[in-house]
Amino acid sequence: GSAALRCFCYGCLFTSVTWTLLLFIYFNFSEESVRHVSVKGLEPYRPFPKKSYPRLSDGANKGRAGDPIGNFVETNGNFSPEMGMIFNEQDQDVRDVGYQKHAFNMLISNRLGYHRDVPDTRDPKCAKKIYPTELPLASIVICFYNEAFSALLRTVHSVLDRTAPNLLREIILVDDDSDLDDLKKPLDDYIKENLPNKVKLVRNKQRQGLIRGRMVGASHATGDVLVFLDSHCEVNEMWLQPLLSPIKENRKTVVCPVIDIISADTLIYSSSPVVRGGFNWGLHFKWDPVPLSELGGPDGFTAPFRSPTMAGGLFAMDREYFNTLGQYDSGMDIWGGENLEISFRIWMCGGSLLIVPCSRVGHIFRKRRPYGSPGGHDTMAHNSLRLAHVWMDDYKEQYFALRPELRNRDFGDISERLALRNRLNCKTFKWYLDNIYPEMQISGPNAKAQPPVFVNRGQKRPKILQRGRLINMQTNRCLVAQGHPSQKGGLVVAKDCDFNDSDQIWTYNEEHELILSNLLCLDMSETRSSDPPRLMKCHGSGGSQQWVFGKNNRLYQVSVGQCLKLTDSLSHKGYVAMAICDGSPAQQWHLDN
Ligand code: LR7
Ligand code: MN
Repeated sequence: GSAALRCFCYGCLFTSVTWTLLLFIYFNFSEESVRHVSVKGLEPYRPFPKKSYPRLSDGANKGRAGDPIGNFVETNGNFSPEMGMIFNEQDQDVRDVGYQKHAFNMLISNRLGYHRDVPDTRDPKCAKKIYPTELPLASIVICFYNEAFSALLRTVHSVLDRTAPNLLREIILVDDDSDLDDLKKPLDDYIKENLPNKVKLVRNKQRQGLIRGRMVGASHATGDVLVFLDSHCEVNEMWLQPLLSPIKENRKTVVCPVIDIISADTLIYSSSPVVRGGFNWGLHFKWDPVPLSELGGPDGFTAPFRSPTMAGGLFAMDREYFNTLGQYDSGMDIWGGENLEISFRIWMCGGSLLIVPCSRVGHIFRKRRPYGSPGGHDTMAHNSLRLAHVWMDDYKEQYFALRPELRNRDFGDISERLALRNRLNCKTFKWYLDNIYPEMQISGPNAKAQPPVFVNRGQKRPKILQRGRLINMQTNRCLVAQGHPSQKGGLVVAKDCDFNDSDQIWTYNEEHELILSNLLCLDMSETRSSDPPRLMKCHGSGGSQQWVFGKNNRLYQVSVGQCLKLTDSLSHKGYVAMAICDGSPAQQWHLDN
């Protein structure tokens, strides 16, 4: 569903009064207070020793109260999908509040802790590459607003744990005036007590949005290269050298890692396909396959390749070049559009934008943005208008054709950005389309930054592990559709088994999907674990449709952390619901053919 992935609509009423106000806020950089800014040279930081990270099995969950029947599984340090298991009300709260506030599974995020290994998703050839020992120093800039504490700290520690210390000048955290309590004193304390003083924290006194927020971060940086990351990332093995090395060769080269996928529901880190950035005329970013002509050369598929646009959150750029190229448009607010703006600007004004397949960084992709903007403005529309008016020449008509209501919308003063375009002697948008993005076609405005999809995932059917009736062991009844199994959103109930009825047959596949009658997937609403499971279109991305058969014949749902239970074994209605796993007969199921 692309509709669910579209940006929020804030209903934009942008008066010039608020506009002036925001500009005023921006030009008052004295507003932000700076802490931990003293960089005492480059003291070596001892990375957390690999393979000794605190694990779930070492932590609070092992043999914990509320787990009399051994729900917790020894994972031997490996990730288990049962890591989201709910034991009590407190767990339930962490999960539910987490989804509300962050739109990902905070229970699992907290249990993972601040350090973990991630699978090395690089092409094996990458490990054999040799990079210059002398590379520019990196300043990592991480801007955050109301980030989950554990996700933020895992981002920071992943950098410290997997970056050669001699390449890391500093990590600059920019708190964009978050209002979560644990991001205040507890974060100050954690930084003071546990992090090297290469880690600095800057706080905006007023919410600036990620665009001006990054500019604040960059203004404090002292390294040669700025590396921007979102606040819910985990960097992979040898991620930095492959980014720094093309910049060393040419300081007008801007580079992005391949953005691996960290599931919002399970926090599982998985490899992303190698794709490149594009956009549509609605000015939404999208992923495109890489044309064969861009790949190859002596390095084959591991060589950096050109990308028309960047996703926005994860890239590295020479610090001086960032400044001479005009940083960002400070008239852009909160979220959206800046990624296309900087992409167009890089290409049109003499730079180049590459994706580096040997550098991998994971990012938690969520299905909605959990925060709004002050005043509820549609900042994506506002920012897109600015970029269209500054950079797109007559092609902005393509945008207005799709968004006619924006044609006369106020977008503030862009004279400085027009002057910048002039001063840098930038090429036309037509040149950009002809030379950098010749694939551009007319298309609808409905692709948003969603995880890239392996191009042939559609054709590749997951392998079936088992097929049969799903029988509740307390009653020996079969789980079937309450209505017709093709009815989307329909409930499932336990009814008397009918061995002639093929509509009672489930298949269970390697994606952990449970599919009834080859039609729909058993699905749990991601945000409300109190809702009963329903039959929904299979989406193939795990989470709400991921089920695991575990100990005591339980049927565990990964993203809600609970087990399927027959709630009225006595009546003939046969209702089921999710409940804390307790090993009782009402929670025992087997798939039988
Ligand atoms: O007001 C805010 N202040 C902030 O500091 C709003 C957000 N932020 C922070 C936030 O905490 C996060 O660390 O800014 C960062 C990005 O915000 P997200 O994670 O909500 O954005 P996103 O991942 O949904 O959006 C993508 O597009 C954005 C457009 O403005 C930014 O460029 C994001 O950095 C970008 N993320 C990525 O490119 C990661 C890969 C996603 C894809 C495709
Ligand atoms: Mn993000």
